[in-house]
Amino acid sequence: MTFRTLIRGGLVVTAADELHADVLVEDGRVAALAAHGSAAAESWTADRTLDATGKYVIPGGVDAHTHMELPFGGTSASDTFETGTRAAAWGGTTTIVDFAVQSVGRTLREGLDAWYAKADGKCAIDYAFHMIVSDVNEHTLKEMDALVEEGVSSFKLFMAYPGVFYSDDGRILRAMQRASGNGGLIMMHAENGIAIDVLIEQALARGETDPRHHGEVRHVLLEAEATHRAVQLARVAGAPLYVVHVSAEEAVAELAAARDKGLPVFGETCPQYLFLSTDNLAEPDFQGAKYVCSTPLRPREHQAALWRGLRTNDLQVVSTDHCPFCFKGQKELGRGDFSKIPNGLPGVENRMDLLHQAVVDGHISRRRWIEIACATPARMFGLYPRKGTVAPGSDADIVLYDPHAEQVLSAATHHMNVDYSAYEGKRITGRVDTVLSRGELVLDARQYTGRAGHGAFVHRSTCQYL
Ligand code: DUC
Ligand code: ZN
Ligand code: ZN
Ligand code: ZN
Repeated sequence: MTFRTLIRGGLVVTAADELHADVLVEDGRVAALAAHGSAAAESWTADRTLDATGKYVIPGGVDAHTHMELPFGGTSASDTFETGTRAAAWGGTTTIVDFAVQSVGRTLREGLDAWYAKADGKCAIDYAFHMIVSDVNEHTLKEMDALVEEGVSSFKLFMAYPGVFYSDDGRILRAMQRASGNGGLIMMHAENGIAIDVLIEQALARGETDPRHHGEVRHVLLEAEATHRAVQLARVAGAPLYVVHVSAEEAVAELAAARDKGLPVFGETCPQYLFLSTDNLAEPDFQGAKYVCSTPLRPREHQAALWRGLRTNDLQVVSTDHCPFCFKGQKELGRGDFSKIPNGLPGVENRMDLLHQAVVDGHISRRRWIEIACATPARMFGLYPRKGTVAPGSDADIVLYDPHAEQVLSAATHHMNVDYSAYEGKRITGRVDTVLSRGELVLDARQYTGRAGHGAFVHRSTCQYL
């Protein structure tokens, strides 16, 4: 028996179009769209009708950068796949791409299997994986080919964190060469970690132990330098490159210069770089620890370059890098030594709203909102058009978004498993009202109806953005 859901009277917004249309969902997929009031739309019957009058009907968000349960700095990110995907759904995100981790001395297979096990049966929404490659060797390089076949078609390398995730230039080049042959996309954490470690040591020796020094030692120019180097290595290898969590104007300039040459170089930024700054890192009483992530928050002046990059398409994607640690007991590990503060911010629940606020504030258009948050991440990581749009044949991952509702972001009301909000007290115009994941109601007019285990692993093709 086919189950039909009819979404009536809303403004359908995709990266390409805005239309007053009704959407017919059959089982888990979009069956058809037709102009609201048209004979076709009026002829549809359904088992369930959702009234979207006054609301946007948008594709569910695709957050291509999350770290549920990531082990880091002797502790572990506080959202599990269960709590993190539930929070994502509350915030209008219906697909995450999380990072499986290869530990040094282990295989990619072992790392990936551990992440399948963590997520299996837990997720409220669909999920996919990238692979963090921490140990590039002959075996790992061969494994990369198999992972692309398995639908894990992107690999994150780190120019930072020596001794943990770090790869030197030779290993990076080898991995890029492999990716250029197998269609994998290399994602780069572009910060010169060797130089940063020298600055950390020197800062601590001077007694500079507060969170704000985290931002100083992770110097803007060491992000720009690493970005430049990553671009050149990718060019030599003949591989496309996706730079994650771009935070600095100088790094955007490197990407823009590469793209002006026609190189397949892409950049992602995150809400924290668009809305927060070193002012937050400098908050007194160790509160700045809440804002410690890498790349770090930058002086406010950098935000204009990020917004411009998003408008000019020198930056293509906004993901969260959701990597929450509670203030109590986790961030506090770094009292007296900023380098021991676990790196990461919560945000998976806030991204769609913050970017809608950016529409309200005039930074980006409504369609660009959907492009950077849904369509492009789906295309970049081989999920399109199954995810990232509302079109016949697409998964019915659909959000009814109320653009006029007012809300205040707060840890008291969010659903992430973390004891603070990075955006405490921030007013947002707009709010998620209803969420469908493959045609099933996950959020029904602000009532949570999802369940752990509904979310399924999604096999990704290779990058569709080239
Ligand atoms: N940056 C973070 O802030 N957290 C996890 C890993 C990373 O690169
Ligand atoms: Zn990173
Ligand atoms: Zn990350
Ligand atoms: Zn289900």
